[in-house]
Amino acid sequence: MSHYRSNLRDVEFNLFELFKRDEILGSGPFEEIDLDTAKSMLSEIERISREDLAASFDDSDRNPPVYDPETHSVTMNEKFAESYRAWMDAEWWRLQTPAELGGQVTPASIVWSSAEFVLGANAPIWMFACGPAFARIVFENGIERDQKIAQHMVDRQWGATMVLTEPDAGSDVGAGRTKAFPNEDGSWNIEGVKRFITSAEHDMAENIMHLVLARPQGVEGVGGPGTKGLSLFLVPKFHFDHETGELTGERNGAYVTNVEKKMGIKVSTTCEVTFGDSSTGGGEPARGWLLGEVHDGINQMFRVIENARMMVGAKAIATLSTGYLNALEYAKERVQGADLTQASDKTAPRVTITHHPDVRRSLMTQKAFAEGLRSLMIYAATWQDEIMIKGAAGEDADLEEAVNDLLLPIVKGYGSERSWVLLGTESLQTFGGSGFLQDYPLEQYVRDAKIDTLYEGTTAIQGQDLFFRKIVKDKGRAIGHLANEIQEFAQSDAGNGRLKVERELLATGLEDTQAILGAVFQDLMSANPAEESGEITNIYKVGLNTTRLVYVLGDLVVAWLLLRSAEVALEKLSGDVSAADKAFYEGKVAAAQFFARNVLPGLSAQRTMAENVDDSIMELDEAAF
Ligand code: ST9
Ligand code: FAD
Repeated sequence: MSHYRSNLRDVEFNLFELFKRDEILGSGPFEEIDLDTAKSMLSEIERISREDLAASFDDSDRNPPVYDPETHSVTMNEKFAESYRAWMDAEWWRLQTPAELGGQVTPASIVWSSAEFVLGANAPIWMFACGPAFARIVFENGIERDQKIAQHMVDRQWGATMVLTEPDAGSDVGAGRTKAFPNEDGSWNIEGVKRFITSAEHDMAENIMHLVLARPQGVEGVGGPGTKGLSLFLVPKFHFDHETGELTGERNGAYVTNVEKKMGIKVSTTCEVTFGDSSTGGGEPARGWLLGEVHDGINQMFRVIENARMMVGAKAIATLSTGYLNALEYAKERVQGADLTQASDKTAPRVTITHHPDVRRSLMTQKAFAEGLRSLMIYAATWQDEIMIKGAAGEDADLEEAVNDLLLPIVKGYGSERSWVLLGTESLQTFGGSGFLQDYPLEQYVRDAKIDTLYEGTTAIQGQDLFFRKIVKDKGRAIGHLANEIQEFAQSDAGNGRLKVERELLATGLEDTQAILGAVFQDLMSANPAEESGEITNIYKVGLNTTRLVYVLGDLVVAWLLLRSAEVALEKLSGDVSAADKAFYEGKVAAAQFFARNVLPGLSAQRTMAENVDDSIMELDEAAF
């Protein structure tokens, strides 16, 4: 039986009851997709994920890909390759592919909702299958030559990679030393060693296109220090006829020289890639082509990174959701101990663990976070829908872009941190000692989800991105918009009296968040040496609070979205509903109330800590640590 427990009902609730995505279907860029089509897409992707993709989840963990250093090649787990083939043959990846390349224009909210199923069932499949999505970047940034390449990437289902990291350039991408030398024929020779490159080698596609950041040499005005000196090159594993896409049979000098052994997502190959080393492989140069013939690498790569950060957040959230649903199922069956009201009666009947208050606390914590994080992810995607709609109409989408940008580090940073921790402290814990065994998927979930706080920018990087770029550089526009929306809701009569206490808690949470932001701003200002009494070291106080901001904003936005869900649920409950829907809507209300009462008060404590941030640890001698 599949390890994967999906929640199609809640996905549809978010899409069509909370965020009213039915209203954008059938018109504008989404003319070809009506509500029925969208629902059938979701249910088919849910099915294929639960059945075909999940089928190789544990086997590919126990029998990970095998790397042969002699041939620099990888043999994939066979069952995994079957799951991968099922996904590629079903062609749902066309939902992320541009129409010009044979894709189906689909609202981002539907794409990310369906991604949740794939990512929850077997996330590495999504990553290996990203070639056609990468083709969008090549197509949209490319000249005619690149656009043809993009078409081959789609038609021939090539794999693709994003190649930034080097041994000495992780968070600090700008420290990268990989170089690019121009050739007479317009191509470039790439030289350097990249590290930790996902999907850089496997045997499931005829070719792999590496999107490589490298520093051009010998060309005036480009290739300077830092990220701005990096350009983006298309570097294939095998050379091909650029007109037809046929492989020429010639190997390019881009070789995988190691595959890492990891804690989790073992089937996802994490590779060291050596470019243009004469002692590697056949000693061929690693030839590449400058994307779009413009030196704008970091900017072009950030289009990929934005998508990948959303993907990582969605992966984490999907894993928490299946972790919770597995835990719930177990808790309903596991009999242990007596009801607390009869604890002193040793003959009292034994009950399922769902009867114990602490287990209920744990289950409701998991439910509230899993469902709240799902709302957060889909909410961010609704802004991406608006960007698509406005883009198609030729309208300016500045605000939509800014709000989406603001939400990305929260989806990625907060989504991954909360999910990974809760999977261990709550979902696995619900199983007792059994959770520690490979008989259940929880131990693998915990191992597989840890990576989400690390790659695509660690949580520390998300915190800095959130504050310095998405709030300060944006001049508070997007955060101001969001704060107004939350304020309006808190002051409304949503819930018809039933959510009064929770709306008050939300208002206090918003006030606390604004105070924290105010304190961090003040520290930023006081770090400006141009200001009278400005002291540059005050910037450390900012740095001590940026990760906190990821959590605080995450808690606030999730609380708001859960309460909005509760409002919708209460409205439904006031009419006629089926027994299943009654339970579902009551669950929505309970989760929102639980989250508001148990999480939001924590923001006041965070405020106290942020306002009194103590930077003495920055003066402490390293030896004292
Ligand atoms: C990785 C992969 O970890 C893990 C999973 C792989 C799975 C692969 C498959 C899935 C991918 C699917 C993708 C399909 C593609 C489909 C796409 C469809 C659309 N937003 O602040 P500055 C830019 S990979 C946008 O000075 P520093 C911007 O151009 C490795 N742009 O930075 C800016 O210029 P300006 C991941 C941004 O101090 C310029 O950068 N590694 C943003 O030079 C310079 O900005 C990481 O994530 C942004 N948020 O460098 C590295 N931020 O300001 C983490 C910057 O003029 N480290 N730009 O606009 C960082 O992010 C650092 O903060 C840094 C700092 C490198 C940006
Ligand atoms: P470091 O940058 O050395 O960070 C170490 C610690 O210091 C972290 O806790 C970090 O938060 C902290 N830190 C660093 N700088 C700062 C700062 N300025 N302020 C505050 N704290 C800081 N990369 C690719 O290019 N392509 C891929 O496909 C890819 N896939 C990956 C797959 C896996 C399984 C892994 C493990 C990594 C992958 N990466 C990939 C690399 C990944 O993006 C980096 O590991 C990540 O960005 C962190 O870099 P690092 O490991 O060098 O850590």
